[in-house]
Amino acid sequence: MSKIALITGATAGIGEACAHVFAREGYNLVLTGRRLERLEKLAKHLNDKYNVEVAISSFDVRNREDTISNLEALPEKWKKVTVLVNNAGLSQGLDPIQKGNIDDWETMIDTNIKGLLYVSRVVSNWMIANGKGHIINLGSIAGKEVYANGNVYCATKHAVDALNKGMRIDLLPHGIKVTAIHPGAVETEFSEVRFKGDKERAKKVYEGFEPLAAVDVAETIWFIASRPAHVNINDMLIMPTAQANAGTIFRG
Ligand code: NDP
Ligand code: 8X3
Repeated sequence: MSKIALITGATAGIGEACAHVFAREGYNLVLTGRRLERLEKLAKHLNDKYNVEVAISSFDVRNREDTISNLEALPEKWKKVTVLVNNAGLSQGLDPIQKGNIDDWETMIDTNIKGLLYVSRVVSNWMIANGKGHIINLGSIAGKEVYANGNVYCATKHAVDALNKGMRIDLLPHGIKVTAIHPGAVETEFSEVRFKGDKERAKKVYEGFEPLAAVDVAETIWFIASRPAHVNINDMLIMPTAQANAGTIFRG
């Protein structure tokens, strides 16, 4: 198999949209996430629609042993990953630092930083062995700016920004491209997860303007992945037209 994309967090939102776009472009896929039934349904749909092969692997990226052993258990042919989309991530809560829920902090740090590191540690070695690859990290506008009550989520995405730069330096001699994409507001399950299932509060985040859709980000990730071999997009900010920066959204 010549073209394989491994997408973490493919059960919803941006990751799921990336799975559709990469399948449409003829990529075979390794899809991961915790919700196995969603992975199974998506794999069948993409196989039927695009005639691509899809492997699924269900694990929690916070669990170091599970993450490493599930990835290493993939059959050898799947380890020829050409594109890794490090997408699995989340926000929990939106509270001032002095009132923050410490469990939420640990969930965000363990998922957005440590989970991304565990996956990258395994897959970067596959790419080195294959002599090529492209790692695309999901940062955020929250990795470029800090907004009120965003404290720990913003810190995790600033860490992704730093890791993205570090990975690019370390993997340079191996010919591996490293890119970060930093979206503004994208309407996915993100806010429902942030507000722990409060759909009304989540809906309000996107009221009065047109946010990005997951597919807008996925198509841009495809643009990044489909540049010629000598071209790398290091870093990209992508915003809804109605959003100027983290804290300024024009709600008409
Ligand atoms: P969604 O909530 O829609 O999707 C998040 C995905 O991450 C799901 O597939 C989920 O799968 C997976 N995930 C979360 N926690 C874990 C875990 N512990 N182990 C494995 N998989 C996990 O959100 P988005 O699509 O919006 O978010 C995707 C990425 O984009 C995140 O990194 C987010 O921070 C970033 N982002 C989002 C923006 C937005 O406005 N929506 C803007 C900027 C960046 P499952 O629950 O099945 O495990
Ligand atoms: C998600 C976008 O502005 O909620 O990363 O942090 S924001």
